[in-house]
Amino acid sequence: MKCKKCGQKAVIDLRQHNIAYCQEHYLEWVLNQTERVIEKYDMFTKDERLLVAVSGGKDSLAMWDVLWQLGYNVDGLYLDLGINDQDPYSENSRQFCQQFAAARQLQLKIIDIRAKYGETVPEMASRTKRGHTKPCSQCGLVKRYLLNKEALDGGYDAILTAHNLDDEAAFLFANVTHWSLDYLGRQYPLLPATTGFARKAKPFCRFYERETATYAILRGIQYVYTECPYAVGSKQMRNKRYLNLMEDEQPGFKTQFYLGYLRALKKGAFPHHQEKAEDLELKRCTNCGQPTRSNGVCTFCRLVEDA
Ligand code: Q46
Ligand code: ZN
Ligand code: ZN
Repeated sequence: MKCKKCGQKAVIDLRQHNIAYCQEHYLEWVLNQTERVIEKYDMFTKDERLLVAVSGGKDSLAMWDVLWQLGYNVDGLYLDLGINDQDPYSENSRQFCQQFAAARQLQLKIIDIRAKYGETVPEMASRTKRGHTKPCSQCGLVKRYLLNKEALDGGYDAILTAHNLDDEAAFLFANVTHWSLDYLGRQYPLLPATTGFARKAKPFCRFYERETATYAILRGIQYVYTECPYAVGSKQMRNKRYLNLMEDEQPGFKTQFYLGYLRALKKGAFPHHQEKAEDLELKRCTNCGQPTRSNGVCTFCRLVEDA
């Protein structure tokens, strides 16, 4: 396997593109591809202030590294969810984020959920029992709410998350199998700001997981290797396995699946999200002022209020 550009020994074979690269040209390719995606979807510019959600994993730290190298003005936000019951997952993740930011002199804001709201996310979940055995629904709510709040309060132009193609394809697969029209209406790589909601972008949505992992390793980025213990056995992981089987037989399957959906979305499929955004503008949480679908207090305020 030889590098397409220089003919030296390749370190990665991009089967879906039928090309291979050496280390130097692979790193260059990742930067170029990211820049292309940012431009293609008109995500953000170098004059804007950006906030990247970092988890300590390979995708978010690799993305922060890429954006930093490309000259974007990007700060990090780490939400310490307090998931340390089976192994010190949140503790380790936080340290990787801190080391990463310190080595590059980047700004990292940390929100310790227990220190701020009196309980960790698993504790909130077991109190409310809404999450059944796993705290994922409460965790998702807390992450969505706080990311948005921090972006708005901090005056950022956009929030960036490091969802990769494997994540997006698995989420899309779940939404298609359940015909979740609301979600299908808004899985675009860029969601513009609406009243009370910051702009959201996913600059890594076209990279396979193995590509971001290879980038992180080649750049010597130290990241947390373990998944969140609650991700083990999740539907998302199962859907990723199914899609990997398809990808093995048909290289490029995930890209086709995801890009086909984006084309359909652009042509006006699933127009439901628009209606929802307008509905939301009418109601406000009486406690925090953020838009909400509920009457009175929003679901986040209700979750943390009793803590
Ligand atoms: S939702 Fe669930 Fe994740 Fe939260 S509790 Fe862990 S697995 S981190 S993406
Ligand atoms: Zn090369
Ligand atoms: Zn509220």
